[in-house]
Amino acid sequence: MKELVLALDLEDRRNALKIAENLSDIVDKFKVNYPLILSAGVRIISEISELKPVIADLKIADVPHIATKIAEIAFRNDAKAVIIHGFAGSDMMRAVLNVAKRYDCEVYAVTELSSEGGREFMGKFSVEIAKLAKESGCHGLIAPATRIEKLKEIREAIGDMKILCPGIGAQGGSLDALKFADGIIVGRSVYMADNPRETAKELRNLVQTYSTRP
Ligand code: OMP
Repeated sequence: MKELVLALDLEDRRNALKIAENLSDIVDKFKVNYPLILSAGVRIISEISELKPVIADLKIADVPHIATKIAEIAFRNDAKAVIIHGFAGSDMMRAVLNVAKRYDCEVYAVTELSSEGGREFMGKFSVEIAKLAKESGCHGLIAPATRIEKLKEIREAIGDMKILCPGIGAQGGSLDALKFADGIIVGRSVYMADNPRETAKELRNLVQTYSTRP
């Protein structure tokens, strides 16, 4: 079954919790990023994880011993997965994977950012980054829904490794990303909608249709 991950990029703790509570029966996972963690404190990961598993999107990109500490803090606060930047290389990937293993958690590596800037540098190496992440033992990749051709290329390079795609809706990407991905990460199109619950339900149904296609 393809996954629907809600990016809770809000800065207000109460608002984020309200949306999470309202949508936890519809989405598969929540993703929290710096805007919420820096505003509400790292314990927000734990609070939200009482509703559904949380991916801590810290986009870790540092020397291995610092990356280790960052991942450790996320997992200690009940994150089920962390996001790292693949461009930081295999030593950092291995360091974060070692921590994840101790907590029985997952690591997702960003291949290239879904934004325009993602083309400038990361886009030149994203297929190599994806292969490296697979060789290193990462559990999944984050790849852009905004560039379907690149997504297809990444899929062909890594076989059946899990791919989650951000960039649908507000960034212009389409659900067709699900032809090559195992799930989508969506933020503004849902939490800024007039009726987030109805929008999330519609999205859930659409994701479902891609899950059942041959
Ligand atoms: P919306 O554009 O509001 O749907 O949010 C997209 C979410 O996906 C944000 O939380 C971004 O940080 C995240 N994201 C990207 O947009 N592009 C990427 O290349 C990678 C990520 C990510 O790692 O989740």
